[in-house]
Amino acid sequence: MAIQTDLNIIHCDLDAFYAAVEQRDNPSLRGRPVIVGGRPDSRGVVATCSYEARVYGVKSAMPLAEARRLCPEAVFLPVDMKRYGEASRQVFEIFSRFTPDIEPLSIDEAFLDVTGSLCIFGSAEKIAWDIKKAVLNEAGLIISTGISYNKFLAKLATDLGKPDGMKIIRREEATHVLSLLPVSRLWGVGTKTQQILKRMGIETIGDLAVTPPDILEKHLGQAGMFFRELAHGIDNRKVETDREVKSMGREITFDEDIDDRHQLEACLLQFSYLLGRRLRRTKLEARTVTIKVRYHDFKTVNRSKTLDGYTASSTVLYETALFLLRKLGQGRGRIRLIGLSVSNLRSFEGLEQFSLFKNESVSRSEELLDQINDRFGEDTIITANLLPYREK
Ligand code: TTP
Ligand code: CA
Repeated sequence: MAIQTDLNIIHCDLDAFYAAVEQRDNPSLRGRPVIVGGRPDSRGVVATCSYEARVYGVKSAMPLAEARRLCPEAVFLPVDMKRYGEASRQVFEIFSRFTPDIEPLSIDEAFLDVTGSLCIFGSAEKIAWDIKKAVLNEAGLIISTGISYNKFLAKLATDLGKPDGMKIIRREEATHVLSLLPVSRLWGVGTKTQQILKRMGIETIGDLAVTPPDILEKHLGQAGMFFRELAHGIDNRKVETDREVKSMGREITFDEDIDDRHQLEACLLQFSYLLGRRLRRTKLEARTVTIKVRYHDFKTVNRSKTLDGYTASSTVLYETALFLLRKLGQGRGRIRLIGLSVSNLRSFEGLEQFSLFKNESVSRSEELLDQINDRFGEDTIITANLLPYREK
């Protein structure tokens, strides 16, 4: 069966997150109304509550005292961010097995762009099921997922399917699904916009979709055009991946200042090997190589070279580092510290990010080296002239 590449955005959101962690860790709380936020006689508000408590009308941000009035039999618990943070990290790690293109929205919610992963994992639907399974088995939590061809509809799919949802909104059904929903379901439509629209006789997304654009613009300005597009199922915003790693580097301070060229070159070789390997492992490649040299008098010099193309090859890193070291010449004599770093990073593009060893920026011998070291432990094979400098 052909893969539906059109459905490439998955929105994921844990159900009743903080309360679910509490119920997971204390079985006696399962099936009961649980309210997280603090003691009911305190002046705080509800952070969240289990679905059992929602039946009583308890909601996030409601004063705890009011929550107690609505549901006196509920169990009230304080917020324990340490455990929620751990669970969140575990769940985001599961996401990262399926795609590097993740846009976190909050502690328990993210968009995943799975365009590059479809041919590996089959379909967005399969990925969503696999995520749900892994989150339940490994983190003991229930996650709702929504799938569609853009962010707005993927998130809407999650919200409509909750709890334990796995809803898909396909292109051909988008306008129909949207038409009967209230305008408040549109991204960015708050109470003020709702009031303006209500005065115009617009209550559903379907009403908005058929309102002439000039009328919407007159009452809502540019935002009117944006809402109209959403009402037609159009949302061109990209999944914004926040790549934290901007550079990576290694350096060494010698016990005694040195001027032995071979020793300096050997250090650069070792750093090139380690950085190349880290790039390949994290599916990144670099375009700028920098060496750093600190002389005996603490004067520090950096020299950089930006390559014509990106690389994840240790050999290319080493050749560039050698070139930079030679360019530096004799400098100021004895050296106290030498370092190598790579920056200007990007991920291996498209499908290559998953078939690491087909990337042209890595040589065949390095592929083999990686495979052997992956299999038999770090540094099973190491370039011969590195042996004296092998990291302990
Ligand atoms: P949400 O995803 O909004 O809520 P939820 O996960 O509890 O429930 P569901 O998604 O199934 O509707 O928020 C995630 C967590 O963030 C929530 O468990 C607690 C915290 N939170 C607050 O502390 N204060 C708030 O006002 C909200 C909305 C959430
Ligand atoms: Ca949630």
